[in-house]
Amino acid sequence: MARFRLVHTSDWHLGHTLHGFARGFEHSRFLGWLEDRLAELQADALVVTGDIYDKQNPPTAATSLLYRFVAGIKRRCPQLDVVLIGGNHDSAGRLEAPQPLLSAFGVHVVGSLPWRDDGQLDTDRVLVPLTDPHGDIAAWCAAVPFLRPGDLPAEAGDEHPAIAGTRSVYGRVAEAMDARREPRQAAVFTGHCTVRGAALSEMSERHILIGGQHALPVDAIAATADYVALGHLHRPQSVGGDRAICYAGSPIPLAVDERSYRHRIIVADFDDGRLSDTLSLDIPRCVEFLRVPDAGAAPLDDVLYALGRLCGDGNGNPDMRPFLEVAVTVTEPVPDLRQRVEAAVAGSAVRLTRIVPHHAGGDADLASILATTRELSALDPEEVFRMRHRQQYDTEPDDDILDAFRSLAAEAGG
Ligand SMILES: [Mn+2]
Repeated sequence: MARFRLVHTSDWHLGHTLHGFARGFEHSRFLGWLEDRLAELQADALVVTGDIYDKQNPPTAATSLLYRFVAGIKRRCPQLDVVLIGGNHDSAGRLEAPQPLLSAFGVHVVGSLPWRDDGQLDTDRVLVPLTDPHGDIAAWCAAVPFLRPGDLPAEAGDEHPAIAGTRSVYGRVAEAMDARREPRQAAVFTGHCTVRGAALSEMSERHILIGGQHALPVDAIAATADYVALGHLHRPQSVGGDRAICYAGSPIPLAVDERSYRHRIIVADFDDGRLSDTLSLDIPRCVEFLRVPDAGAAPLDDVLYALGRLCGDGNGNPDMRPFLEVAVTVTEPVPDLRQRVEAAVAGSAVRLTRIVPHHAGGDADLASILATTRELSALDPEEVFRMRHRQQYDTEPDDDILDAFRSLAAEAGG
């Protein structure tokens, strides 16, 4: 049997904007690069594991990026099978709407778990045959998208209902796959979920899980798979060091804490239905992501000095100007913080995404501190103002600020 080669990528988030800056240029560069790799690698299948779009209602620029990519690869790799699944960011209906057209190009889309009218899982829609260069079926892809709570059958037992329900869905799909899979055909499963033991990134993903209770044990999603293609986590990784269970990760950093990732695609080779090799290819980054300081926060003067020495350069291309996040330790009110930072970077070709103030006194909620110590009626407004200032900046308000507060308080009838 001929070798079979699958390329796995994920979490494109087409249509993403970073604090107002569109990412279309980076996505377009990535998709062009991917098209070249698919042709060069003579890939037989491409699997994209969810969050194709960043939003339920993606901008037209994002949908045209996807369609242009599909048209481009079908010209160069007419035999390529493409599987797209829906992620939690995707609208299943929007993703599946062009399915009748995309089918003609060998593109299979599963936006949401398909149920038949009789209440049974429509496994014909979920199971996608993938063919080798001779047109023979070399693998079956169980294209399981992001599972919403309504997709999960109630199962008896001690397991968390979300885990038991997921196990049940994958079990049904695996059963249907085993019924049609012949010897020496590989079993590939997809998922858009968090698997136990995987490393999350700080900003984009932490809020998805509360206490990790829905992180799934690996055996719940594909006990019989030769390769498990996962999406949802933006950090590329193999789960538990197993090269057969991989998050491909996102192709570009979607938040500042993802700037150190080495974004990649995964190339999985199969021989006689068994995974023989995996290889990852680093995706070139065309836009730098800077942070001042590199970690934590620094006093304003230090930050302004560092910003003055920045030499952002986009090769004259506005879409290639580096992104910049700034974090300032704030020890007193700085009403013109933004203007001062903007003035400091005015001479360099960077895109300022965000200024994060770190308050020297901590960011605790004053109300919760007061509530435990004082009666509300016993509080004097000026005293509360002083406490707030001390708490936020770790200093006493100076006379100018106190005068301003008193005249405001007088105006308010206090
Ligand atoms: Mn996701």
